[in-house]
Amino acid sequence: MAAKLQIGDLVWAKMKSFPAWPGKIVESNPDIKKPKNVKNQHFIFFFGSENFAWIPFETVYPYIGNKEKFLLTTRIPRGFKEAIDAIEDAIKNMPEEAMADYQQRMSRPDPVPEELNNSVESADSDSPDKPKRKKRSRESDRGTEDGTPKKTPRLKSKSPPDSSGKKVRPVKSLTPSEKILKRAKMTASSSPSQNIFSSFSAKKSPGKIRERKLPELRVSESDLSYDPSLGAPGMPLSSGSLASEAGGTPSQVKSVIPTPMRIGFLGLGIMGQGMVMNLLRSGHEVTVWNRTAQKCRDFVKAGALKGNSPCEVVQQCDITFCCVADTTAVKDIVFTTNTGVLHGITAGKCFVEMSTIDEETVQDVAEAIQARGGVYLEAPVVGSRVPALEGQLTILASGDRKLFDDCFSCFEAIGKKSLYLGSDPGAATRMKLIINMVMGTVVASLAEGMAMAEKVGLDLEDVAEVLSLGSLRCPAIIHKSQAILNQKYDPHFPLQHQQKDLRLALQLGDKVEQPLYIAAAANELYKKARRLGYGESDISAVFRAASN
Ligand code: NA7
Repeated sequence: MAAKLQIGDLVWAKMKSFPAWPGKIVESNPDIKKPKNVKNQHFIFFFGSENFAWIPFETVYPYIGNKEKFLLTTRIPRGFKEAIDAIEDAIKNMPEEAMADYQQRMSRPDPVPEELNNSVESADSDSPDKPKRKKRSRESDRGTEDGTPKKTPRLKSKSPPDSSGKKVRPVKSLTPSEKILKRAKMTASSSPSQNIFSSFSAKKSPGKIRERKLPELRVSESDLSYDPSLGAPGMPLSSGSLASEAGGTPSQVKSVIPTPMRIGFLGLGIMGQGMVMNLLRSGHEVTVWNRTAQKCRDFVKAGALKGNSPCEVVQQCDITFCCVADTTAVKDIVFTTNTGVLHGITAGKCFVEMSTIDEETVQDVAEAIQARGGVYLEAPVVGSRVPALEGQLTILASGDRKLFDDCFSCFEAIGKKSLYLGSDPGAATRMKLIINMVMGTVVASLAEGMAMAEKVGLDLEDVAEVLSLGSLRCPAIIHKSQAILNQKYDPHFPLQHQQKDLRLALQLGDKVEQPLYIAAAANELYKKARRLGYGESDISAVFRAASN
């Protein structure tokens, strides 16, 4: 992309150890020493700091189209806001012809490598118990012989406090560049950083092909703890990247022919919300129920029907999905007298259990449903908040084959891949527990490594960088190390669910006498993190237990 940029273009230019900064490609200044490989570098004027520097092509991005990726919303360095204002002014004052040419060339922004994302720079903690870290003292403090924007990117300032002393995010209005981008791209896709209802149109009738644009692959600050198991928004779409398998480029579309069957959905937690959104978007008729009824409200506005109990949903629908917290929740929903799922099951009613629970409960539920003439499939999913929102889950299914086939359009809408693992209810659960056991141990090990690094005086930013350079460069390590670095633990995969899955995996190991030394140790760390109050935080908060 940077190669097609030219003099006069407005850009984000990223110097090592600095956040990407608004700039403009300008004619080189003879006073500033040229680097050796000048052919592959742009000479950049930095807004705000008004300095100049040679910046390699690969770290120069068009300004329009990449603002979401690089705009800092917290811990904004001094001068950054002024730089944004200056570049937005420059856009306003751009002659129409120049803008049209620029738009044409820039309307297809390249994905930005994760390590270049600006959120990487926001390493300070908001949490009171966060240990103070020494600041990086390398490139960022260098002089300006080569014209670096020395005054600006290293400086950190707090977000303005509101009257209660809490930090507030600045209210975002549409800037000129955003308006232009909107016009230029005309994308209707949603993204995890947007309100999940923002791209809903009125309820669609089933039976027609729905074309769905996949959301842009990108990382916003809130996605730093993105579930690593399923690819990463913003990761370069290089070969082997899980992201490329997951979603491809923003211009790709997913075609789903929604089943005319009536779909029920029980449970609007983190996972249920994303899945229901994608079912609705792809034109399915969905009836929802959630224990806390108010969570249904927005979905009803978006076209869903509302059931008053699990039983009522089952009675009104052909296939009912259930995705709730744990075994207790599933038992409550299925077996509660008069209002439970079982009460609504008659011959031919279909029930799909998506929660991650123990195998015994899976068997109990399956038998109870089948005993009433119902049809059972278990379909736990791999992935968390963002893949659920993006329709990029992996569905692991076992049980009734015909029901699996009947779920085709639903699985298409919510996932990138669905696997049928056999008729035995329990097979999918076993697979899911093993996958999550591996995930839990990997993240626990990362947490321990970073906790130790801190104790032996290493800079965690350096640790994260080194991890991202070697064979450990994978979405799990990259995203969770960034979450730890930035102390951002918003739940993408709640820690308490990870601990539950480890506990269930250990029980499964007991049954088959499989030693699970590492998983057992990791489980202890997650238990400690729960005791410290991080149960509802993201799994990356296991770092707090490791460093405590
Ligand atoms: P969340 O976001 O913790 O949401 C949990 C959901 O389960 C939410 O809808 C809860 O309803 C519901 N819940 C919890 N307990 C009960 C009981 N006793 N009865 C009925 N409903 C209940 O979980 P996720 O969406 O991240 O994960 C769901 C599953 O997928 C889980 O097994 C993961 O391991 C994988 P509420 O809104 O609190 O009333």
